Parts: sequence; structure tokens; C-alpha cells
Amino acid sequence: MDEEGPDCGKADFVLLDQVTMEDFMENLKLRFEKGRIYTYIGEVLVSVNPYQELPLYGHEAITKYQGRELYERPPHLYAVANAAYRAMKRRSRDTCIVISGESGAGKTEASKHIMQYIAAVTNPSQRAEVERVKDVLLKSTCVLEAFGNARTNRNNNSSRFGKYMDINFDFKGDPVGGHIHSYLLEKSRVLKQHVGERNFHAFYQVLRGCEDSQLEDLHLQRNPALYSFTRQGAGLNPLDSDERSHYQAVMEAMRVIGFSSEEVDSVRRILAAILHLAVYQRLFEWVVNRINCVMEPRDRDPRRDGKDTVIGVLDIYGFEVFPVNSFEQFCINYCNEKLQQLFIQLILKQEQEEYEREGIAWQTVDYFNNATIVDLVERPHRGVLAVLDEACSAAGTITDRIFLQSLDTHHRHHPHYTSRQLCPTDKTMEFGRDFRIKHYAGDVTYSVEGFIDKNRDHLFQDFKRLLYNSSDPTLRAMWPDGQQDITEVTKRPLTAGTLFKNSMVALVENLASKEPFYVRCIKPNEDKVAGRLDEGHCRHQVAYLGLLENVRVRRAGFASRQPYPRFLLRYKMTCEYTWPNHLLGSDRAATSALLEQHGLQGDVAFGHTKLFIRSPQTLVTLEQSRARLIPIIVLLLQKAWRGTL
Ligand code: AD9
Ligand code: MG
Repeated sequence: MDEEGPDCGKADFVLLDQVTMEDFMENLKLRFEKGRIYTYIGEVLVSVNPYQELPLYGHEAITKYQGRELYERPPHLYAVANAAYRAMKRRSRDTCIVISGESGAGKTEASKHIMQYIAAVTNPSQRAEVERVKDVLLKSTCVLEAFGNARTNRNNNSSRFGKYMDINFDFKGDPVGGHIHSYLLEKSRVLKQHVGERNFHAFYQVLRGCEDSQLEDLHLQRNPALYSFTRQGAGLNPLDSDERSHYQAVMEAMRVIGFSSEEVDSVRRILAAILHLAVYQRLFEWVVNRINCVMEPRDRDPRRDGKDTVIGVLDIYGFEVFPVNSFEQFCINYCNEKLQQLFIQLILKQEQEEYEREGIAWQTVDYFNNATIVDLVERPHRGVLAVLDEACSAAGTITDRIFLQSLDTHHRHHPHYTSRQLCPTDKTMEFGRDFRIKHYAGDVTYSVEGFIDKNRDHLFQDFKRLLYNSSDPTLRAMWPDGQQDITEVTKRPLTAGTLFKNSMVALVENLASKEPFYVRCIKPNEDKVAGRLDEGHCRHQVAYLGLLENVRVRRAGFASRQPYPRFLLRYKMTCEYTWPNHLLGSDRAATSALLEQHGLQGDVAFGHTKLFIRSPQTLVTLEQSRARLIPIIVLLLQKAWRGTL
């Protein structure tokens, strides 16, 4: 970290003189201006999107971080990737890297740098199978971005699906496979894009990139403006603002003419089935599955009962607020609440609890716990998703408006919920259409229009069967459920919201079972401009990401903690009283003797079962001492082996 020079601010926010928002922002800004976009809070990496190419990446930089401890070099994504990799290799522990931050903050770019680092430092012996797996891992990002990313008003390459990728490693620490979980593709984008936004990149790529003859075979013309699905982003669609009132007028007209409510419902569902196109989603899922088939580990490690060690990388859509927010934004923001909850539990709450458990003196730090918002969304029977499911399962024509009334009834006293009905003077919400949730990252007003249809996500079995019976094998493969018999089909399918909730619960459980590393991304300005850091904008993100609390907890705490046996296993060679075995009664006493010999006892606290180390420098000193001794010990062992000692 010394390499950065004195004028670049503090490389770890923990080293700030005082932990105030002003001090935090000053340091963040100073570093950003000097091109230092990365800063630590302990082991958490804070990253600010520079919106320009900086000379921070590539082969040379990777070599600088390879095999180093986190604090030995300036803060970097490579250091985090390296730490996760070393933890996985040293202790055979599954690890994960959770990348969070709002849309456009740099999560996807960060995940790509992490993957590149892992690919670069593994497989020194050039094994063909490992090379193949690495190729697929790196290329999969590009393919999935084509099908799952699009230009939005917040980000020109916005991920419209969540991605969690497991990379499997064998006992040598080389990648031997992987698996991608994708979450809730924003498929409504196929049909409709906001002004200034575009459809998924893949459509334009086909139109722009195909040979003339290929386009002719597909009966396509090159100009995206000729197709309704791809021309909307080009400018304002004059029909947009009229669509809603037209729809309501048609519904009313049908009722007056004498269509039964069941008939209207059927018409609406048939329209939805046509409009949903669930085809694009299947295509996307099929692409993901194909990649997964190719990445399935072939040779499992027999020493771990066929279980590889894993590093998981999570790059999921960031918190989103648009002028009109729908079911998709609701799911995306709920997902971010879940991840924030995990962060609080793992980094803040667990840290405090551990100190208390270990009998280490501790001053409680207050932090905002968003558990109440997660509960508002996912609580059984009453939460927003449960109320929505109830509306979807009700017979007859329950409307989005009735769903909203039901929400109002259930949550009228909830501190994080409101609507126009509950707050009639607030003209920023529309009566009978909007509800608002006070998220940890800010208020978001949701329009309930389309919630019920999107949650039901119906597709007719006839339609599935038709596509399953297609002569095109790829299309057939996308519709395996088209062959289900009628008894299976008539069972009520799980709704989109419930499926999403289940996948989030499983994701969080999965992450919590691994050793986590965090990258917290910050978007410097709303205009995607290079080198400009808008203070108000960043301050808000620092606040809602809980970064100040993170620093406080970290400062009150310790850079590292290790159970005594593990500590001794690694460092006992550095002390004459502990090498090769100690006779000091307890591991704690041996640890104390070791630290005393190094003159480091002032920087630690002794817990009941673990050693707590305050500053990173202590770890660096121990590591250096160990590194110096290893060659000598190896030499001695070799001599002993040959009998020449
Ligand atoms: V979203 O939630 O998927 O909408 P992300 O993933 O957080 O969002 P992304 O990584 O796509 O944001 O970054 C947005 C843009 O910022 C990129 O397309 C780059 O142009 C730019 N960016 C981000 N990180 C870097 C970086 N480290 N160096 C240079 C960057 N440019
Ligand atoms: Mg992204």
C-alpha cells in the first residue's frame, strides 16, 4: 500500500482520523482525482466507476498481485480475487465474491476483471482441459451480455438478468468447471423499451452483423427502425402515452357490450401469451443451459468425495429507480434488499456478535437494519409477494387495482409502505395505481399495472406443445414441458414472484455458506461522464450501502481473526518455542509466546478460542517472516531426508 505515495489519501478508510461522512467523502474524492478508484474498508473493497480506461489492468498488474497478501499492494480487484482464491486454496473453503452497487456502478466490469485474474493465475502447466474450461468461462460473459444486457437510461450495457457463477477448482487450484445461475430476465423489454433505451443487444447484433445472404434467408432487413421491437429506443413512440387509456376504454367497451368477465379474462390472457413472447426467455435459458452443459466438471476430485472447491461470483442487477417502476424493478430492488441484509448479517452483525462471544471488549455500533423491508416483501401470508399471489389465485377478474387495495389494508401501518390512498396529499403518486416502498437505498414508487399478469406468467400448454413438436431441434429443446401430460399441466404453477423469492432465498443461503468477499461499487455521476464525482450522488450511496457503519465496526474491531490452532499451524515455524511443536500447555499460551518473540503482542487481543489481530501490518510481518524461513526449512528437511544432516 506504501507504493501509492503520500498524496493519494488513505488506502483503507479504517485509517481515517475521524469517521464522519465529510472525512469519508474527502478521502474518496481525493483518491478518485488521483486515479485511485479502489479503497479498502478492511477486506471490503470500495470501487468507484471511472468511466474511462485506466492503466490498472492487464498482465503486468496481475503479476504484481499474484500470491500477495491483501495489504501488501494498493487496493485492487485483483487483490480481492487473489484473497478469495488463496482462501479457497489454503483452507479448501468455498468462497464467494459479492459485487453490489446501483445500476451503472461497475459491477459487471468488476466481475470480468475478477474472472480475468483467476484465468491468468491458474493452470501454469497448461492442461488442455483446464484451458478449455477457462476459455468457456471467459467467453460465456460475452455471450450472456449479448442476450441479457441492453442499453438503459442508467447504463449503456445494463445487465437485465442476475448472474451468479460458480467456478469449480480441483485440488491443484485449477478451474475444472463452472455453473451459471441466471435470475429473472427482464423479458418485457423484448416488447417494450422506454424512450432512449434499447432492446437486448442480440437483436441489433443480428441485424447489423449478419451477411446480406443470411439476412435474406431470415427475411430480415438491416435497418432496426423497420421493426417495432427494435425501433422504440430511437425516439418517442407517439402511441405510448395513449396506450393505457385506450386499453381501459376497450375493457369498458367489452363489458358494456356484454362480454362475460371470464371471456374478457381469456382475451387478456391470450393477448398476454402472444405479447409475452416467455420464447425469448426460453432462448436465454437455453443459452445458459448450453453453457452449463459445456462447463460441467468432467473429472471430480476423489479426495473431496467428488466435491470441488468453489469460488462464486455474484453480479446481479443493481438497485433501480425509473420514472415508472413495475414488477421487474420491484423484484430487482427486493433482490438488493436481500443482499444488503446478507451484508449486514455477515459483516456488521456477525462481527459484533463474534466479539461479544469471544469476550473481547466491544462498543456497539448502530446501523440501519433493513430486515423490516425484506419482511414487508416476503413475509408469508401478508408480505407484498404473498398478497400478489393471493390476487393471482383468486377466481374471476381480480384487477391490479384490487390488489393495491389489499396491499393498503395489510400494510397501512408499516413504516416503509405507503400509497396515494394512505397519503392523499402526496401528489407524486397516482390514486389507485401507485404504492411506494421506502427501500434502504431510497424511495421507489411502483405502478401496479401489469403486476398480476407478470406474476402469473401464463403460457398455454397448447402453445408449449406446438413448439415442442417443432421440427427445429433447438426450439424443441427449449420447450421440454410441452410434452407433459394433462394432469401435470393442470397443477397450478408457481408464480413468477414466488419463483424469484425462492431463488433469492436459495442464493442467500448459498452465499452465507461460503467465505464472503465484498466489492461495493459506487457510481460517480448520473451522466456517465469520465472523471467527475458528484458529491451528493456519492454521499447517498455511501450512506445507504452502510459504508460508514462498516468503517466504524472495522475500526472498533480487528483486521483479522484466526482460531489458535490455525494460527499456529501457519506461523509456528517462526518461533523457537513453537517449532516443530510447543510444550506451553495451551495453543493460546503458545500463540502468546510466538507474538512476544516478534514484539507484536501489543497489536492483538486474545479471545476465548481465537486470536484477534488489529492491524494488517502485523499479518504482513508474520507472513514475511514465514516466507523467509520456508526455503531454509525445506533445505533442512531435504538434508535430513538424504541423511546428510
Ligand atoms: V447494471 O446494474 O448491470 O445496470 P453495472 O453492472 O453495475 O450496472 P457496468 O459494470 O456495466 O455497471 O458499468 C457501466 C459502464 O461503466 C461500463 O460499460 C464501462 O463503460 C464503465 N466502467 C465500469 N467500470 C469500469 C472500469 N473499472 N474502468 C473503466 C468502467 N470503465
Ligand atoms: Mg451489470
